[in-house]
Amino acid sequence: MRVIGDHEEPIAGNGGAAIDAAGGVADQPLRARTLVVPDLAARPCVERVAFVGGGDVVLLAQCLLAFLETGDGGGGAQQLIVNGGFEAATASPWVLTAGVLNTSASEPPHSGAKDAWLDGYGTTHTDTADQTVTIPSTATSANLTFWLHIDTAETTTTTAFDKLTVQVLNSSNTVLATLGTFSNLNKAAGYSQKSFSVLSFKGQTVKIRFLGTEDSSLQTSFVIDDVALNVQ
Ligand SMILES: [Ca+2]
Repeated sequence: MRVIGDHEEPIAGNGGAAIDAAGGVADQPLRARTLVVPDLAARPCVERVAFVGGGDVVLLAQCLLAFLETGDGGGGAQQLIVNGGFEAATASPWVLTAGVLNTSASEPPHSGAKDAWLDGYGTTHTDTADQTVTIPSTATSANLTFWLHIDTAETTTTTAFDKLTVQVLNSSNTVLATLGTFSNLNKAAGYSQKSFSVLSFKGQTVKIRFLGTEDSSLQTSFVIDDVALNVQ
């Protein structure tokens, strides 16, 4: 369990509580009660009664909302990417440049029947795959993961002619961060999983962008599948 927030509200009357002999703070035994907080289901919590000196009695119910990390109500584990395997009938909510959504066997998926195939033309070309997510302000971890396969007709072992960058952008399309960069130099048979923390963007709505750029000759294909953004 973990505490995700608190809520205070005044209570009518003093509930029969007594001020202690010093006229200061006295604590009343905790009493079980249930408080309904907007947007959340009624949750069990406790009422704490406190006193302020000079005879002024302030009663507050301080309800600590604690519940199991079941993913309900804005706390707990969540996975934020929708259609991360590109298997839905349409790419939505991904925003893809033309030709990225792939069902051909030329670049087989990591799982399912579809993937996102950026570049692979052997001419000057740019492809993007974007999805906007809101990372909860309460997050204690937020990791973007995806499976990546790169093949290329480039033969160099020293020069990154074609590149895939993984970026975080704001709603004005300003690049806030580049999480990672891959290129023709990272070619490999099959897929490998990549992981990047995006915890620094908690509380923000950001666009995750895969940006593939290809130079004028010798194709490089950046194939992405099973994207996830797991938040706790
Ligand atoms: Ca897939």
